Amino acid sequence: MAKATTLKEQPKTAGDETQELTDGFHLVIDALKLNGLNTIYGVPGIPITDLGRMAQAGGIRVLSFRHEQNAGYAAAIAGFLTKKPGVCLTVSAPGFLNGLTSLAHATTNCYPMILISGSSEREIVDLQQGDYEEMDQLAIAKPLCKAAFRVLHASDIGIGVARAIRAAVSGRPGGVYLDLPAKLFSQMINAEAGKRSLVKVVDPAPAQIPAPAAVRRALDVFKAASRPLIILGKGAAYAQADDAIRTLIEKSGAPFLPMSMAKGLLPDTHPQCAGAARSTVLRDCDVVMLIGARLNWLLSHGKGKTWGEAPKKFIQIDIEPKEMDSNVEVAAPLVGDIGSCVASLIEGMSGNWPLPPIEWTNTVNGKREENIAKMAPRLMNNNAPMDYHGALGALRAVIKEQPDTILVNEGANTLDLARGVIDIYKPRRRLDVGTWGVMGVGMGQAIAAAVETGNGVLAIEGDSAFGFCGMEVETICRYGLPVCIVVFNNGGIYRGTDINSAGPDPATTVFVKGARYDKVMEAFGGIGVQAETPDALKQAVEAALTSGKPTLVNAVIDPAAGSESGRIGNLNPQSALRKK
Ligand SMILES: Cc1ncc(C[n+]2csc(CCOP(=O)(O)OP(=O)(O)O)c2C)c(N)n1
Ligand SMILES: [Mg+2]
Repeated sequence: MAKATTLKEQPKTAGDETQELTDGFHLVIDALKLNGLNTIYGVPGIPITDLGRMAQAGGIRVLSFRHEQNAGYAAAIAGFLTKKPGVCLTVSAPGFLNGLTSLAHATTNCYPMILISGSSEREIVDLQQGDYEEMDQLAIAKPLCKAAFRVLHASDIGIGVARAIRAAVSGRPGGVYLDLPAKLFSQMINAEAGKRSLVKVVDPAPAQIPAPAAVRRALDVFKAASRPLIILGKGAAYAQADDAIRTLIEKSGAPFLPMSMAKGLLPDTHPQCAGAARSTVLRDCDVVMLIGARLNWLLSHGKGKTWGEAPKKFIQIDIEPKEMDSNVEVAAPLVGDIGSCVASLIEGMSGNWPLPPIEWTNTVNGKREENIAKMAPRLMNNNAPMDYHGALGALRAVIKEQPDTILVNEGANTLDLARGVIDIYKPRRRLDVGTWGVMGVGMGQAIAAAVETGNGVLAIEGDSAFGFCGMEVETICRYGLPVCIVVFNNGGIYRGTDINSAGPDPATTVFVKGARYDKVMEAFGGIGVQAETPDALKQAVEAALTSGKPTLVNAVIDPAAGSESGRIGNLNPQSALRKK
């Protein structure tokens, strides 16, 4: 433990020995640092204000946000990007609850994250006597995360932090809650004993090697395929087994389909990428290898119209055994960490692995070329006001020029269309709304992406999506982060054209017409730009990414251009009653 983080008790009398002491504040900081957790995303207040200050003084980077939910989204995506738990620090009750949405989001998306919240006096909380920010936080957090712990004694901080780290990153990663009552922080213990109580977690996410028989079974099923398909999920991106995954795909010769956050594991322009032939490959394949992708709603549960009539066999690689057979029968479950599973498959494919029948690859390639050609002219229009394709065509060109840029993306049309239009060239360069399709992740993710990687960030935000987290523009300016935000301003949720014919209030889906989101950025000293054409948009974004200065471009989009709920309008329940 560093000298600077210990306290020296003053000798009470001339004869007393000087005893080195430490306390809860310092032990928490030392435990995090010992385990390489060097960044905290949070919002200060009682009882954790001094914890943040001392952490900053002790060499941890502490990023103070304007709302805990955004800090939590930052921590969650930091976990995804680094394979270390992202840490979010909040005050009790309301701050804790604000952070909790992001903790649940992290768990749902399998991102490792630790939400550390200060809490009130246990004795008073448990008797419900009305303490300051009284709430039984541990009980509330438990069903919403992978694990939840409370530390009551300073001497248990080391173990508490170690358990939180292991729970967050081992097996299937997820969110962990760590409850630290106010009293804990000022508890003093002997510094040496404190130092000994800290735990440096050894091998926090141990490799989980798949069984050889399971590997052989998977290869047997894969080899027998006439129309194979490999689907990459964000678990594959998380695994950081990029080279092995590329080798497996190229050796197999099979078309691959990246889920949105797996885009870039292999470039979207790779000859085997079937992103532009999605409906064809899902409908017509006969064997599917899922790598870190779940058969949830985003893949239509592996059945129904999307998947066509022909019977399919599924090979599924996942670290979580319970994932198998979640929606349909899995013929070849391969349970283990993705790196180990993919390495075992490659080993088993040694020698001459047969390429898929040429008819299949020709069919997929034909469809892909056809769809790409169909889209190309729409991406080149320079209309004002812009439509989605014109604006996204411009941004697509910027990402092609600057492929290290991390793209953050949320909205409805703004999300669905950007996902299809913008090619990604490198792993973990696309971050979006994840499994829940949650609005408001954008600014937290943009901040963490810039902080954790040092790369430039382009956040493409629907005007509604931006509204959930827009105040963090101040945070971006305060820390001088290289983030360029483009608000797709169509004046509403899905469209800006709805009219409420029943009274004077605006329709529920529309916002103030002609709003100038660029002025929000200017209010905090960043660069604001109003862009009315794709050319102007491209110029502004190029300048922002080159300068690295916080920038917000208000991209004026035709209010009539979008469609209800983007690509998932079919999920809206319909009323059978006739409209009056
Ligand atoms: C936390 C949360 N609240 C509400 C929603 C419902 N929702 C889905 S998309 C969306 C906003 C879409 O509008 P915008 O971001 O402007 O994108 P556009 O389609 O207009 O391009 C909303 C509110 C959600 N997904 N998440
Ligand atoms: Mg909108």
